[in-house]
Amino acid sequence: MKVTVHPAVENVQERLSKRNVSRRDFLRYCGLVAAAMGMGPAFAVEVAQALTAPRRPSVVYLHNAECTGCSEALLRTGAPYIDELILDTLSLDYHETIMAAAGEAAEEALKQAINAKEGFIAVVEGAVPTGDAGQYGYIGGRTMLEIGKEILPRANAVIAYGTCAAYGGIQAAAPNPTGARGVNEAFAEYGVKAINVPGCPPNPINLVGTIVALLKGTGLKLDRDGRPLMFYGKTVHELCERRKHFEAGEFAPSFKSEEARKGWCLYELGCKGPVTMNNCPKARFNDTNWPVGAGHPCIGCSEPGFWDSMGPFYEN
Ligand code: FSX
Ligand code: SF4
Ligand code: F3S
Repeated sequence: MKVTVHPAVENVQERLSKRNVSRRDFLRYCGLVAAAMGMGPAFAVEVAQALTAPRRPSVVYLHNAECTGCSEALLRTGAPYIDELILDTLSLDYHETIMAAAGEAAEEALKQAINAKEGFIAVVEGAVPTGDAGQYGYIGGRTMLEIGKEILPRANAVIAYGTCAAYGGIQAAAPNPTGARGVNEAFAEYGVKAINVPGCPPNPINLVGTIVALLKGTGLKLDRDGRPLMFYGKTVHELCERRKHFEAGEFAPSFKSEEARKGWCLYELGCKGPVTMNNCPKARFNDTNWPVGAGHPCIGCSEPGFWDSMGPFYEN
């Protein structure tokens, strides 16, 4: 995708200070995005430039079958909050959950966004019900399948955000009565090639980092499951802080054990970190924590088909 990025970080201060975000906070956030992208601290300035260029493409955010946890993860993001970062710096022109417009006004906003001169990036959340011609999911009188067919082939880039959009997620778990599918599976025949940013929920840092890479036009290398290698190139296990206990054969026998409290490895309690590609130990949610850090095994939430292949999650 080609988008002109202005070299100067103009107006940033003005735009962000209106929302009480200091430049220092903004750059700190850009530093976290840069780190998740595998870049050094100096790259934070480039992240800031990409996010604040005067000509930014519209972002159109579509919802399908989902729990909306992906949007929640994005909305509960640490300072600067999403309205400062995304709404103000990325031109999020259409998002059914948080936009003020409703009904015809919302339809009009969508029409304008997809016809914008600079083009638009489509972020898709949730699985697409494809069974019985899409009858299991309607928005504004049209099926999610129909909406996706119309909009996604026209986007400069499509990002399937969350495991449901990427691979179908819980909606596609057996016996999958609605024929739920991930974006690539549902729309490949219409020429759609989505970048997958999975996780249930996904880490918003990986979405922002993907958008920054698109804006900078540096290209994104994907793995065979369509995930950017810069975020999903290593297993959770490789990055885990409990790895030394795994290597030493120190496994917590139960959640309430002394060993669990001491931070021993959760492998024998079902941890799927060794077979899960994601950067959670490094790019913690809200720069605060991640499942294993909080004492819970990884359940493999960013892998295709994890509801069927990684369960049962709990046993008596
Ligand atoms: Fe799926 Fe997102 Fe899991 Fe939920 O919308 S990835 S069920 S966190 O919210 O789609
Ligand atoms: Fe690997 Fe999980 Fe043990 Fe961490 S807790 S070292 S991810 S098996
Ligand atoms: Fe998901 Fe495992 Fe990370 S459950 S959030 S991939 S630690």
